[in-house]
Amino acid sequence: MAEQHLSVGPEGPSFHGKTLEQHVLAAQRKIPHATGDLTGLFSQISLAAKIISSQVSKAGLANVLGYTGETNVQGEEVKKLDIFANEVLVRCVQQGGTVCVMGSEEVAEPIAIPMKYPKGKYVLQFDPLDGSGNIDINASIGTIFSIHRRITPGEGAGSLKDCLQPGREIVAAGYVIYGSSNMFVYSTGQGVHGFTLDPAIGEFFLSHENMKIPARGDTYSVNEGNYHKWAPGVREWVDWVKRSEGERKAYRLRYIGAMVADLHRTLLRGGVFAYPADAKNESGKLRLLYEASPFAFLFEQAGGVAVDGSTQEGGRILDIEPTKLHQRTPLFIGSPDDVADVLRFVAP
Ligand code: AHM
Ligand code: MG
Repeated sequence: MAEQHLSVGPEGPSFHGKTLEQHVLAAQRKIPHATGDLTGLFSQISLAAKIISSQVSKAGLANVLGYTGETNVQGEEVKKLDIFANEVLVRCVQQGGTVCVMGSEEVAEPIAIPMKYPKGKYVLQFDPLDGSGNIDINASIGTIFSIHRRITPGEGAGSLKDCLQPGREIVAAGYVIYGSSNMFVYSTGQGVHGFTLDPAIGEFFLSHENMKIPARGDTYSVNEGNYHKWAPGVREWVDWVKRSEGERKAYRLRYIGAMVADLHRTLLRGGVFAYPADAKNESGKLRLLYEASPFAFLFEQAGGVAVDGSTQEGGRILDIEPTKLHQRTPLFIGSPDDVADVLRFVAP
């Protein structure tokens, strides 16, 4: 007769599955000499993501409850959500001793760690609230981040040099999407994994393990309002992709105007997202260090491709050597077969 376990406490697999922290920790355990700092940094980022997500879900109450505008009911000045998200990330991370410098879309210069906190070996760069134009219409927005190892010597403050590293040196990257559910998607170079926030428990639980992008999709995603400002090759690609020809069906167009949402869909369903250069934005619109590079890292990990269209081979985003913190880049990213199609039209 099987032995009966009458002891207290759960036995066997937890019914909720693995949390984000458990997953990162398990991956780090496989790396010899890992100190736990990266796991610590992930805990700090995920705490920030939960705070931002809770605030984003109340954004619609803004005018009703006086949460935004000049002052709130306590007479305190209330910050715009993107400034709030930036401060949450900075505060959650700076005291943890895991990073030596940070870079943010919201801050012109690299963000120093205050004297009173220890400095760590990592460099965190982020767009705290991407697609913030979507807040007022209750559409999806997100947070994007990348993590590099510091390259300046010593254990003191990091500098701009630490921020200006190509994407191929990324140690980890990820995004959080605040959508119909909230998800945290990350990679440390061992596949791409997605976690869904259970708001009742306040934890991200593994829901999408080892995400892979389909080799080809049926959707293109681009701001076609810029059509007349594009180079001829980009216009020819868009004309071609939305035309049915023989066996090939016209692609559908999907574009919400927040790259986290557009790229989350592209990662899951396949297809291609583009933000090309145009007559107004000669280097494209999206920022290399905290928008294009982290997504390029994630997409390559998932079997996708990310290029700027500058060479016959494509111009790999992860190989661009940055020279400025807020540098912009054209971006074509998605399923390998779809990006190859784009390059037939746009590559020089
Ligand atoms: P933001 O970081 O200021 O929110 O801007 C970036 C966003 C991307 O998320 C999105 O893909 C793009 O800008 C949309 O731009 P446009 O309105 O020109 O199509
Ligand atoms: Mg952005």
